[in-house]
Order: sequence, then structure tokens, then C-alpha cells
Amino acid sequence: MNNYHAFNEQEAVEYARSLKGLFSPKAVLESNEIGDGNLNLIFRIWDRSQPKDSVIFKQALPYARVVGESMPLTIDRARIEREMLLLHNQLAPGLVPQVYGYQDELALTVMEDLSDYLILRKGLVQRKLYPHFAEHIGRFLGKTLFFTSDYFLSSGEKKQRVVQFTNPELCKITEDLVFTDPYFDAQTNNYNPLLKEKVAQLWKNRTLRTEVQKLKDTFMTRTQSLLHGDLHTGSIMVTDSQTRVIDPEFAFYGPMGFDIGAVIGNLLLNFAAQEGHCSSLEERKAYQTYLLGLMKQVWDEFQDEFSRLWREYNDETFYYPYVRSYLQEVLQDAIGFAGCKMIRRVVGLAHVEDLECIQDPQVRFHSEKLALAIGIKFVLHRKEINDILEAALLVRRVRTEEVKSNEVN
Ligand code: SR1
Ligand code: MG
Repeated sequence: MNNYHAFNEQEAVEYARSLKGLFSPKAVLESNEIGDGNLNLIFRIWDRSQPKDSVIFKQALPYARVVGESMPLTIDRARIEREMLLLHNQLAPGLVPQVYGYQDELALTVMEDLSDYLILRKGLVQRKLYPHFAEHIGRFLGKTLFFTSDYFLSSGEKKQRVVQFTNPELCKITEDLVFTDPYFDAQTNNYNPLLKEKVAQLWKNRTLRTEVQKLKDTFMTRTQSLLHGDLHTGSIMVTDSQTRVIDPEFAFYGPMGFDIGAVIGNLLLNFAAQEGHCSSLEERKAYQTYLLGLMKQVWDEFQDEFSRLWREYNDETFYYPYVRSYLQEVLQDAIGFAGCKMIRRVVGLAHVEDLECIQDPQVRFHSEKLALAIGIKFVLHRKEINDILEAALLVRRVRTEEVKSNEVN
């Protein structure tokens, strides 16, 4: 940490100039700090005479940006992120940004600029359609979760990887913000005052809190695969034809369902948010149906890819027919984690743009209430779900109940 200091835009340019081969010696470099995430600095650096000639500098701050210096955070997360990106480039080529270089003391990674891409969350808020996203993410999940599991790696290799990607501080953030704080009157919580009664009910719900505790236990103890660790729709960038997974600084060995649940939960946060975005009932319904279709397709693609790889690489070490019940448990975990992810984004510290961009608190309240209701049902009923279509049906049922209860009140 001795030689660490956080860059400003000018320092980022000077550092870029000092890196041989990154830009032409004649380049006139400019830089903008464009980070809008919770943790890091992101500099875009480009050559004024060749604007397409550009890179991203991602620098970890020694604290969480969203909170400030009162929340110190290890800069080792930059190493974890870079090592994960390099591994993802091998396991799922074409679905992650390229890494061009790094400097550990500065907690700096130099990587591909994806300015032509849009953060998926923003695209979903605008109700855009992405014909390839579900296939790409399903495949990404299938490959990265299979190739880092005991079903592919030798027992020794797997355990070395567990050590390499031990990420205690970032896991603790998730343990607190996803599984703990939303379920009591924690200082970090932040919710729409109109939800006060709903949140009080949440805290009193002993069955729910027990189920969330089980999921937290799974998160903390099940070293199934190397996870991205924070795979929400803000960690995915898209064009009409391309998909890239970014920001794996929360990577660690955990339960597969946590990554899959992050994708599902965030698609459904958008589903709930659409209630407050779209005044045309027909357009809203069509987009919500589209989101449920994406959820199903992500799961189906994951399941197909994972089973295909298990069969392809199977020797007698693991009995192939077990894959079916194995994936059933992964699905139930994914549904439970999706539920937790939805609840935390309504009650906890860090919210999502899908809901936050609804200006009117009364309108937002209805979307937040729906997100909460889906999240709770997912946690409580995950063990009854044996097919992704049942999860979609449950979402539809909860929505209908919510609409009815809004009419009565
Ligand atoms: C203090 S960090 C808050 C959240 O931002 C990240 O994206 C993770 O989701 C984390 O929980
Ligand atoms: Mg992130």
C-alpha cells in the first residue's frame, strides 16, 4: 500500500503515457473519470486524434466510494478482479473484457474500453430487447461454474483456487448487506418511508428470517464453484449482438445458485420497476413477459451447458445421472438467492436504478412492494420449485395478488 495513491484525471493520463505500447507516442491523451458504481474509480483514456483508440483504467479505492472513508476496504480486490477476468477470458472467451495490464501497488487494471456497450440495467430500464443476452449469460454461467467446480478440476487444483480467491472483506459486505442488515433495524438500511409497515412485517417474520439464515449459511460454507460474486445487471454490458461480464471483484468460491440468482433477481427487480415506468398497460405486460422469458432462457442455457460439459468431461469420478438432482438443488438455491437480492435492493444500503429512477415515491412504493413480495415468496417457497416455469408462474401470481390488494386499499 506504500506506493498507492488514488489517481486524478491528469495523473491517469500521465500514467497511461508512461506505459510503453499502450498508445502511439504521438497520441494526445485525454481522460474522464466515469465511475458511477459503488466502489471504484474508472478512468476512460483516449487519443484525441484517434478517439476510437481508448482504454479503461479501473482503480480500487481503499474504501467504498458509495459510503466514503468511514468504510475502509482492501485494495487486494483489484488483484482478485484481474485474476478472475484473466480466468474468465480463458473459460468464456468473448464474454468478458480483455485485460491489457495491471499494477498491483496502485490497485490498477488496464482493460478494454466498452464504450460502445450499454450497462444492461440501463437498457432494461429503457425496455430494450437483447436477442442474444440470455444465451450468452446462460453459456457464461454454464462454463465458468462448471470449469471451476470439482466436476472439472482435480481435488487439489480446486482447493488451490479456493485459497487464491479467498475474498473475506468483500464476502463480508455481501453477508451484511444481503443476508443480515435488511432483516433488522440496521443503520445501513435505507428504504422508502412509505414501506415502513412492510419492512416492520419483514423484521417480525421468523420463518422468513430462518430461511434467509439458511441461505446465508449456504453462501458462507458451500464452495461449489468460483463465482463472479456480484452478477447483477449493472455488471453486464451489452450491444444488440454482444455481451460482456464486468466487475468480478467479489469473486470467491461459493454456491453456484448465487450467481444465477443474481441475474434472475435483477431481471425481476426490473419486472417490478416496470409497474412504475410504463403507463401503457399493453407495453408493460409485453415487456414483463419478455423479462420472464429471459429468466427462463438464462436458466435453460445454463442447465444445458452445464449438463453437456459434465457429460463431456465425465469419468467415473462423478456419477453422471446425479446431474439432474444436483441442478434441481442449484435451481432452488438460485431462486432463494434471487429473493434475497430483491429484498436487499428495496430495504438495504445499495439500491438499483430500475427502482430509483421512479421519481414519485408513491409510484415507486408500488414497484418496491411488488419486488419485496416476489422476493419473500421466492425465499419461502424455493424448495417447492422444480422447474424454472414454476418460478415464472409464482411471479405472475404474486403480481396479480399485489394488483388486487392495491385496488382494495
Ligand atoms: C458498499 S458496496 C454495495 C454494493 O455494491 C456492489 O455492487 C455490491 O452489490 C455491494 O453489495
Ligand atoms: Mg460492481
